[in-house]
Amino acid sequence: MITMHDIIREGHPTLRARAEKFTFPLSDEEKQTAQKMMEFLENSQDPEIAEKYNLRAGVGLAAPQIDVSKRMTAVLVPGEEEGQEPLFKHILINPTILSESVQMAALAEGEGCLSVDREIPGYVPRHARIKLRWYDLDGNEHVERLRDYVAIVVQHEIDHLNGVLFFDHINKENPFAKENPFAATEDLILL
Ligand code: 0S5
Ligand code: NI
Repeated sequence: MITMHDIIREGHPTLRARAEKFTFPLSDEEKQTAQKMMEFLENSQDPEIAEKYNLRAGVGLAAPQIDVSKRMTAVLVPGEEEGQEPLFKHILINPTILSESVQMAALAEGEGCLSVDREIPGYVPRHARIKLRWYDLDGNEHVERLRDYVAIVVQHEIDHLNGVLFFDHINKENPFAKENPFAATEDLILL
């Protein structure tokens, strides 16, 4: 199983590299790696397993974070209430943003990263809505429109495939700069 020891940290060159596309069919090893990434997210969100193995709870994991420089990420966004089905649970192979809203959004709390062991305050501007294409492990194409939190998570993950880390997007002069201060909701800030 994947643990925090497998996750590379800030300073490792793989986190700054542009990851390679997959060609289909995937090898058995590639599929196994993908499944282990999703298993990590499941484990990290299970309080007992997370405590036992010291896992930091995550909603996404990109292959470059385990030093595999390929365009793949697992995303597991839990449902709003316990016991509910996840809002989004997919392994994304070669994900591409086909279009994005002009409207920007940021998590009110800012962002963190399993590959960054320090807190970096500030809004991380993201597109509020995206149209995403990806392939699953069997090579089937998927196209979906995503919004709000799920869209933000996916943009954080796709950034990893391009060597970008969340703090690259934070305004250095004014980390909490807001273009439209009236557009605040509870957890999400429209910029
Ligand atoms: C259940 C479990 C419910 C966890 C919520 C969470 C991938 C949760 C996090 C990640 C911002 C948008 C540190 C805390 C970061 C995507 C970073 C934890 C998100 C990805 C993992 C990031 N976290 N947990 N990562 O590239 O909210 O936000 O999940 O670095
Ligand atoms: Ni990250």
